[in-house]
Amino acid sequence: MAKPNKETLLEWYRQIVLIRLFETRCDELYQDKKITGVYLHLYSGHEAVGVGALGALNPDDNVITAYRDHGIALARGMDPNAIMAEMMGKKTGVSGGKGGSMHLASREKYFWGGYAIVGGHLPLAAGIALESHYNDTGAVTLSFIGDGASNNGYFHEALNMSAIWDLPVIWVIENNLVGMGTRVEVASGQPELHKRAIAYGMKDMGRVDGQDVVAVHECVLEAAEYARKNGPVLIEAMTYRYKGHGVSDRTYDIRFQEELQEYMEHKDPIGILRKRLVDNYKNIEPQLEQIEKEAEKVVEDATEYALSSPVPTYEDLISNVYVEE
Ligand SMILES: Cc1ncc(C[n+]2csc(CCOP(=O)(O)OP(=O)(O)O)c2C)c(N)n1
Repeated sequence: MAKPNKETLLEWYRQIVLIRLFETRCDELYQDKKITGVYLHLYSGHEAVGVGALGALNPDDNVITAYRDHGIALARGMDPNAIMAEMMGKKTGVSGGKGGSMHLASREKYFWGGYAIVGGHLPLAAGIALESHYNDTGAVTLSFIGDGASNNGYFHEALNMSAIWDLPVIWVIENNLVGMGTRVEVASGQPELHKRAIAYGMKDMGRVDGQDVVAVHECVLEAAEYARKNGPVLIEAMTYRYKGHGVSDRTYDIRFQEELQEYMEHKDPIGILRKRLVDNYKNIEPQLEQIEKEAEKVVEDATEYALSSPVPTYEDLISNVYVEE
C-alpha cells in the first residue's frame, strides 16, 4: 500500500487543524449564546478518525453519522460558512437553518447526516448500502457509530442485515471510551467492540489507533476495497473526546482530568501528525504555521458570515415539509 505523500499529509493537517479550531470557536459561540439549543457535540480529539476515514473514500461513496457531525461535514469538504450558519439556525445554513448542529447534510457530497437518535442512523446506512448493492453502483457506505450506540437494538438489526445481504458497508465504531458519562467497560459485556463482528459473520478489522490519521486511512482503504467486493466490515477506532458529551457538560474536564491530559500531551491527533511531518520533511514548520493561520481565517470568516446571515422566514419554515402538487 503506497504511503501518503507530503501533499496528502499537509492536506490532512489542514483539515484536522480546521476542525479543531472550528469546534473551539463553536464552544465559545455557544457560551456567548450565538449558538443556542440544549446540545452541541464537539468532535475535538476525534479529528484523525474522520479525516483519515473519509480520505480513503471516493467522492460518490456514502457517509452517515450521528450528532457529533461537524468534523465529518468539514472533512467531507462541505462549506465551513454554511456549516457555521446552520449552527446558528440561519437561512444560509446547510439545512436552511432548520436542522442545527445535529442535522448537517449534503446531497452533493453524499453525506446523509447528522442524526440525534442514538443508533437511529444505522438502519439508514444499511438501506443506503442496499441501494448501491441492488443497483450495482460500486459505491460503499461508511457509517460512524458511537461506542454507546453499539449497545442498542438498531446496531444489531443493521449489522445483521448488512451481513446477510453482503451489503457494501464500512462500520466504524468511534470508541471514545464513554457514552455521555458511562465508561465502555461498564456499558458493554464485551468492551472490545470490534469483536461484535464475529457474531454477525462479518470481517473484523480489529482496533485501529484513531489518534493517528495515517493508521486510520490505511485501515479504511483496506476496508473499502474489501467492502466493495465482498460485503460489510467492522472497525473499532480508539479515540478520545476532549470535551463533555455536549458543551453544557462543563465539569467533564475536571472529572477526567488525568486521562484527558495524557491524551492531549501524548496522543493528540494534531501533535502526532505534526511530529510525523517535522520528522520527515526538513524546514516544514513555516508551512504548518501558514496552514494554521489560514484555518483561523476560515473559521473567523465562517463566524462573520453566519452572524450576518438572515434567519429563516415563515415560508422557509414550511418549505420541504409537504409535497407540493
Ligand atoms: C435512542 C436514544 N437514547 C438515548 C439518547 C440520549 N443520548 C444521546 S447521546 C448518548 C450517548 C451516546 O454515546 P456514544 O454512542 O458513545 O457516542 P458519543 O457521544 O461518545 O459520540 C445518549 C445516551 C438518544 N439521543 N437517543
